[in-house]
Amino acid sequence: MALDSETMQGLLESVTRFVRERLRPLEHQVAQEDRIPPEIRREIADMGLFGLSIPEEYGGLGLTMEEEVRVAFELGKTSPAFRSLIGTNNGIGSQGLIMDGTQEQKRRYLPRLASGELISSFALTEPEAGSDAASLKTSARKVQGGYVLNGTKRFITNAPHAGLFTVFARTDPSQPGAKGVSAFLVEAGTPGLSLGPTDRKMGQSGSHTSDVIFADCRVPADALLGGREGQGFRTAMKVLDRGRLHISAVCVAMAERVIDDSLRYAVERKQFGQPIAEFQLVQAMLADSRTEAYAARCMVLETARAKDRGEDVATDAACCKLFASEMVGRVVDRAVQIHGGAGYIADHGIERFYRDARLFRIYEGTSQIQQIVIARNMVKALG
Ligand code: COS
Repeated sequence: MALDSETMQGLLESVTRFVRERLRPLEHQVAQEDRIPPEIRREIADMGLFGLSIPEEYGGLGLTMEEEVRVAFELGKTSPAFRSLIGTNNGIGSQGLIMDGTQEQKRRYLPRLASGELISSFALTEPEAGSDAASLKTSARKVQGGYVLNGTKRFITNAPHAGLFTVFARTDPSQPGAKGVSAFLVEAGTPGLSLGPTDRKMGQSGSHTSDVIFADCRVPADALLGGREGQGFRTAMKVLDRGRLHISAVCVAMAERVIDDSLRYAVERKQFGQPIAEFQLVQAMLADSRTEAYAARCMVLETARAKDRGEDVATDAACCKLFASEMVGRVVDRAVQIHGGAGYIADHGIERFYRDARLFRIYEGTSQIQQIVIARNMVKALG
C-alpha cells in the first residue's frame, strides 16, 4: 500500500464528501453549460486528485492500483465529466511517461501533471485507425535534430484543455504494423499542431474531445518517449491495460450510483396503493443490478490487487472492462425502467446517466476488442 490505512481512509472520505456536497449539486449545471466550473477544477487540484497515480517523487500521491480503483469507486458516483477531467493525467495521458519515459522527461512533465497545472492527452486513435490501432498513419519523419509529424488524431479526450500530448506516430514507414510505431511527447503550442472544433457528443457533457492535427509539426529529438523508436505500440497497450481497469472501476461507481437513485425512487413512488419497491418485478430489477455491480466490484478489486503484485493482468483487465461496461449499460437501462416516465425526462438526471454510460462500451477498447484480447490471450497461454 502506498498510503497507511488511516490516510487512505481520510482520502476516501474526503472524495466521498466532495462528490456528495460539491459535485452532485452541479451535475445539471455541468450538463447544461458543457463545462466544469473553474473553482471546481481548483478544488480538485487542491485535493491532489490530478496526481493520484503519479509517483510521490514527482509530486503525486503514488497510489497503488487498488487504492486508485477505490478512489474511482467514489469519484465515479457523479457525472463522469468530473472524473474525466483528472482521468487523462492519472491514466492514459501520463502512464506512458511513467512507464517508459526517461528521467529527464519525467522530471520535465510529471510534477505539473500531478498538480493539474498541465493537462495531458493520449493521441492514438485516427480517422481510419480506431480498434486497429497498429494501422495508424500519422508519420514522424526523422530530420536533423528531431522529427516532423504529419497526420490527424481523432476523438482525443481533453485535447481542448491539454498542454501535453502523448502522440503515437510511425517512425518506420517500412513497418506497416505495430513495430514501426513510436511515442512522442508534444507540447501544445508547438508550431504545426492545431485542434479541430470540439466534438458534439451523445453524453458526458463537460468532458471534451477533438481532433488533433499535425501539419509539418517539428519536435526535438528528446520528445521521443523513452528515447527509443519502435516501442510506441507496446507502450500504448500497457497504458490501455491499466486504463481499462480504471474505467471498469468508474463503471462500478456509476452503477452503484444509479442503483441507489433507483432504490430511493422505488421506495418513494407509489402505484396501486403501495411503493413500487414492494412489487417483485421491480425487486427483480433492483436485485439483478445489485448482483451485477457487486460482481464487477469484486473483479476490479481482485485484478487491481494482482496488478499490484506485479502479475500480468492484460487478460483480466480486459475481462473487467468487458463485464463492467456491459454491466453498467444494463444497470442504467433498468434504472430508466424503474423510474418509468420520469426516467425518460431530461431534468431527472437518469436519462443523462443512460447516455453517459454508453461511452464505456466504446472507449479504451470496445467490448469486441476486449473479447478479442481475452480469447487471443487464452489461446496464447495454451502454448
Ligand atoms: N502489453 C504489452 N505488449 C503488448 C500488449 C500488452 N497488453 N498487447 C500487445 N502487445 C505487443 C505484442 O506483444 C506485440 O509485440 P511483438 O510483435 O514484439 O510480440 C505488439 O504489441 C503487437 O501486438 P498484436 O500483434 O497483438 O497487435 P494487433 O495489431 O493484432 O492488435 C489489438 C491488437 C486489437 C488488441 C489492439 O490493436 C487494440 O487494443 N486495439 C484497440 C485500441 C484501443 O483500445 N483504442 C481505444 C482508443 S485509446 S482511448
